[in-house]
This record gives sequence, structure tokens and C-alpha cells, in this order.
Amino acid sequence: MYEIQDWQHVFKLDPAKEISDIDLERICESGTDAIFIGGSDNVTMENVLDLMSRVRRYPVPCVLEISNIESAIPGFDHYLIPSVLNSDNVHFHNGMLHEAIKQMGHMMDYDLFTMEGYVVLNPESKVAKLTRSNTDLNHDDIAAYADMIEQLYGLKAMYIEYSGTYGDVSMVKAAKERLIQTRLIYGGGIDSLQKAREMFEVADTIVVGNVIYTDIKSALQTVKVRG
Ligand code: 1GP
Repeated sequence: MYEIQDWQHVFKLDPAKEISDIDLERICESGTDAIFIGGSDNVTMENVLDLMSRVRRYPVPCVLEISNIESAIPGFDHYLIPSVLNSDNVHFHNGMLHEAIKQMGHMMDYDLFTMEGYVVLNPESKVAKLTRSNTDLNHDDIAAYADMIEQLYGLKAMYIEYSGTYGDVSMVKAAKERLIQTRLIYGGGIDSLQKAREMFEVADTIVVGNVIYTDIKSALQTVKVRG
């Protein structure tokens, strides 16, 4: 069983981006807790399958963060389903999920799936534009989303997504203060050990993405946050 409670540090690989075998080996053998595979655009069955089979050579949990139905393929250790709560488009709350269950529910092992209550906060990110997220939120807004996710939806994970930029620590704190059992996952702009440490002081899990492709050495340094 792969439990999100066990994950402190995660690398997120984008199937639409190139990564050499040597860099992939460094990432997979870095001591990180899991590899997430996910992205906002150009995510296809082919590139997800290709990346999954390459990551599979290493004994690290391989997790698909589902971006679209087409690329939701079997073979992963775990699946994360983002529900973007500050999107104005119901498709990104539950529409895609409803369609997926209609098509594939009969063969889904629900124990392998975890829903993430997503809140997207970088207005310039692809994910914010794609999902038409309202990123103009204050501390009360994010705290209310945290309560909604844990107290009402009862989700195991809240994901604060600043993809592409380093986030406002005080916003992450405002969410964390409301959460009791729900795990707080933070991703966005972590490109150094110092930033990794700062966010990991607040969040339960940190996700490191883009810097893998721009500065692999700094990416590898971030794993040191793990206890
Ligand atoms: C993206 O949250 C992840 O979904 C990580 O963000 O790519 O900015 O590291 P970065």
C-alpha cells in the first residue's frame, strides 16, 4: 500500500517534457518518497506510458496525477485525482471524474485512488488558465477551502498549487492551521533546499517539479528536507 501520509518529499515529472536516462536515475534514486507523473498540457497515453515504464525500473512509488481521461492508464502504484475547487468550471471539480467513472468504474480499484482538493494560486500558471481558477484569494478564502476539504468533503489531501512560482508562505499557513488529519501538499517554485525547507516547515508534503528540468543539482538538494 502506498499511503500519502508517508510522503514528505515528492518529485513531479511532466510526461510532455524530455528527461535523460541519467537524470531520471538521479531523481528516482534520490531518496524521494514518490514520483508523481502529471502535467497540464500535451499529456497523452503514449508519453505517460513511456515515462511510467522508465520510472518502473526503480523501486520508488510511481503515482499518476490524472490530467485527462485519455492518459489514465493502469499500472501505477497509486492515482491522484485533482478536484480544482477554485475553478469556475465544473468539469475540473467533478465532470471529468464522472465521465471517467462512467467509462472505467467497473475496472477501478478505488483503494488505489485518492482525491486531492486542489486550490490553484498562481494566475500565470498553465493550470490556472486551463481550469479558469479564481486565484484572487485571501487568508480567509484559503482557510475556508481547507475547512471545506477536510470537514465537509472529508478528503485525505489538500493541494496548494503555485506551479511555476514560489508561493506565499502565509497562505499555506492559513490553510495548514485549519487542517487536522487532511494532508497539506504544497507545490510551486521550489528550486533550492532553502525554499524546500521553508515550505516543508508548513506543509506536510512538498512537490518539486520544474527545477528538475532546469537545474538538476538543485532539484536533488531538496530531498534533504526529509526527516
Ligand atoms: C506542479 O506543484 C507542482 O504541479 C510543482 O511546481 O513545477 O513550480 O516546481 P513547480
